[in-house]
Amino acid sequence: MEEYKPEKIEPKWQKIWEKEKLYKAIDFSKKKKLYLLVEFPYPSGEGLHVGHAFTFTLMDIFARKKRMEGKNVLHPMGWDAFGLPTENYALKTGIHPKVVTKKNIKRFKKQMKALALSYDWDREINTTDPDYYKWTQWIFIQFFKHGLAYKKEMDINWCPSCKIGLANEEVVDGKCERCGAKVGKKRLSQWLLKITKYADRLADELDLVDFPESVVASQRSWIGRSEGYEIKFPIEKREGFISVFTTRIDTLFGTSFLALAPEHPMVKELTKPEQKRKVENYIKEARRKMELERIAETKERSGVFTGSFALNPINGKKIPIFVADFVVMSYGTGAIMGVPAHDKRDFYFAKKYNLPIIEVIKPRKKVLPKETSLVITDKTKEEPYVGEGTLINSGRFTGMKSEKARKRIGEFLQKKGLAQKSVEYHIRDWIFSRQHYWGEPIPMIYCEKCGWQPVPENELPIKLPNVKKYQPTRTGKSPLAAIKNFVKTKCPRCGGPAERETDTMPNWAGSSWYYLAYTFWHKFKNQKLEKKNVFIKYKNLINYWLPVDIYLGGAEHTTLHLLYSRFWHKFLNDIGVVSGKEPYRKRLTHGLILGEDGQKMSKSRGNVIVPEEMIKKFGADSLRVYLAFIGPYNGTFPWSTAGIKGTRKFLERFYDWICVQIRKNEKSEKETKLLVNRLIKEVGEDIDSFKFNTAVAKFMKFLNEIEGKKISKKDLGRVLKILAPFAPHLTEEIWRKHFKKTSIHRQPWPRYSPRMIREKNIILILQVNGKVRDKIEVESGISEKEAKKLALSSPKIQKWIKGKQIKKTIFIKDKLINFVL
Ligand code: ANZ
Ligand code: ZN
Repeated sequence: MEEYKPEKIEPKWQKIWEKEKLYKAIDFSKKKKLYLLVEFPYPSGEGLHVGHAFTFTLMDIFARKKRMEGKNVLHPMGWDAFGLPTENYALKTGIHPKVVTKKNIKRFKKQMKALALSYDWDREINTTDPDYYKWTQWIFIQFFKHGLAYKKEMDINWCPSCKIGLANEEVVDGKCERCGAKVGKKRLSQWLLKITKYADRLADELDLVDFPESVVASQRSWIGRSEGYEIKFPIEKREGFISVFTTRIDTLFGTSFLALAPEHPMVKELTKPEQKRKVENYIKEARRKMELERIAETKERSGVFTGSFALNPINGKKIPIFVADFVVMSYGTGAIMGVPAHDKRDFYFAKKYNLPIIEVIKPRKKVLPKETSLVITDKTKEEPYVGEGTLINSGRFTGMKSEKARKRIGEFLQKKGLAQKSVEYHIRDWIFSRQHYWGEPIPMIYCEKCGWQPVPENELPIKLPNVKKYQPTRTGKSPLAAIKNFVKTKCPRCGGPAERETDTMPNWAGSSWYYLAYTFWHKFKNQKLEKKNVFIKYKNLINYWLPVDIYLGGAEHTTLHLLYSRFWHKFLNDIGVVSGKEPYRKRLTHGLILGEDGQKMSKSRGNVIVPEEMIKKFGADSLRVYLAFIGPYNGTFPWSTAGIKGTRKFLERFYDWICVQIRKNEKSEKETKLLVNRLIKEVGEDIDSFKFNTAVAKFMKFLNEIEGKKISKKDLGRVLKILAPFAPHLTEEIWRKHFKKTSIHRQPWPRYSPRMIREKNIILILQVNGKVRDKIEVESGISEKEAKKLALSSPKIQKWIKGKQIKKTIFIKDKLINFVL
């Protein structure tokens, strides 16, 4: 008897499949298109991680089934290859990042092929390929031409260890997302992209897509749209106002101080001579702290009195003006009204500086105290009430509910010109400059006379020059700044001497449009010198394939990559490059695989599982089936070597069973037909709903139940086909030997007979006028006529319809019958 030898059959079939171009996506095919995307990996030196193997395998199973169902599947792969690890490796070894990247990609690709991932490799992209980043640069120029890329001198988050500027998104708890070092500030001139201009659409158009709720929520919260008022507070004994932004104008009567950000332009003029030294020292200290640390909701609050007072526009009350570092300049107006009784930060601040805590909102459910005119300065209270409620101590607005009060107070002040509606966003413009080598050069030129000019499009790409040192300079400039003949150039406008930008783009650039590149890259590659604009030339291809139908990716990319690529897409839609508003129709977030010890896999823990080794030991099919079986796609599970041994055993048993049965060449018995049809139905449905684990469990159960039963060759073929997406090699081996010469992966997905799998009896609900009056057990699949006959013979039903006329009968097969009288 044949023995199951994956080490023999797997490489053999992989070669044949490659020759047969089994996984080619067909442009403009009449079949229905299905664009299935998984996040492309960063080709690190470590090679393919088991986490990659997990998510890639799951989407691959799905893609294989959909091809068999007759869909025109686009399932591409590529490399997100710019990035710090490669640059750091180059720093250490002196090997050029280009060389390292090439080597890493080769290894990744080999490992992916060994796992039989069914990608259309003709469309492979690499973000570090000048042919690719030419178009990343082109898109940047379009941003610039449309006024959405601009340069600004600013304090940026600065990682002293990576020596790199970081976007707010890359700072986690005040630490660098990459290396964990504490982030500081540095003043640099930076390129920014105006993502804020798209904030509303990025939030609103989430309604157009099918994303997990948690992803929608985190995108919305990252954008952070806040509706409120800008209120003008007159300054005491002089001209002018201080404007504050508040979402809680209903708490206006509770204001007991104003606070300005240390960077606020009015700080100087408001500071009285006797307070000058204190204020100046305070500002110096604040500058040292980072913004993120400043706005965190910790109890430590500090500030300094300016010596000046403002007047509450609603009642003329005198209130002190402070400078406080928890107020940031980049949000709202850079000034706040402090309401200690109803805001946590203001509460701690008031306690520290002994300011009145005036309650103006009562929780709705509690009974109002009788004496509402009294100003309560209850400093013993430990927590402010931050919710909404009913106004107290608020003049003629007392007794109103928060929502109504906001409207009324707003209108009242608006009439006097002291307030206006205002919408604020937490999202900031995207800092797009990096002072690093291994990224796309920003294609801009600076001329003393003409200012910033984009590189003419026919000069793209601006290739990364070779350098000897990859080290970012201490001044914060990119290593490109040290290459004289890179920097020196001519102004594209006046022809005079000019300098090139030496900043490069952030990691997120190349991945912001890669899903577009996959749609035409196979064409593009065949033309050595692409002169025409690819987005014009291949517009039809882009429109044929987009949107991505399912995008599977990690939770860590739900705010950044997803938001950025949606932003680019909307911009490209505005300038006519793409026709849809959203790039991804459906997003799924995958889970993680932990080490066998239940901890995150890491080299230092020594718990890393290498897919390549598992393939060597157990075979790719065993690994694939195991990864499908390990648990729901969005869960987190520890690796189990016993588990993969188990799936290997299962495949061996399956192989033996099927080989024996083929030789027997019997007829299927009735019970077999039931089992096979049910398996086809259930496995199909499970794959469709991404329940790969339960699908595998059903195969295992099936194998137990079928043991000893007669089965025809035809039914064996059907079972083989539905196992093919999971175990492509094993099934192909048997298929081509005993069934057909064309690949099993080109066969149509088998149909099942619903008649065969009918559960024998079901409970039919009997209703009269929509009310349940009885339940009876009937054979499943009975017709309306039969059901009616049975129902009418029920004494309970007879009781309800006696003497009345049945106007209508509603019948839902195998569920209910309802008589409308
Ligand atoms: C008075 C007030 C009373 C506030 C109250 C809240 C509760 P979101 O929802 O995040 O938009 N704020 C405004 N500008 C600020 C700045 N530059 N730095 C720090 N804080 C600022 O938050 C809006 C609230 O954040 C505003 O409403 C303001 O405090 C504060 F019971 O005004 B509020
Ligand atoms: Zn010029």
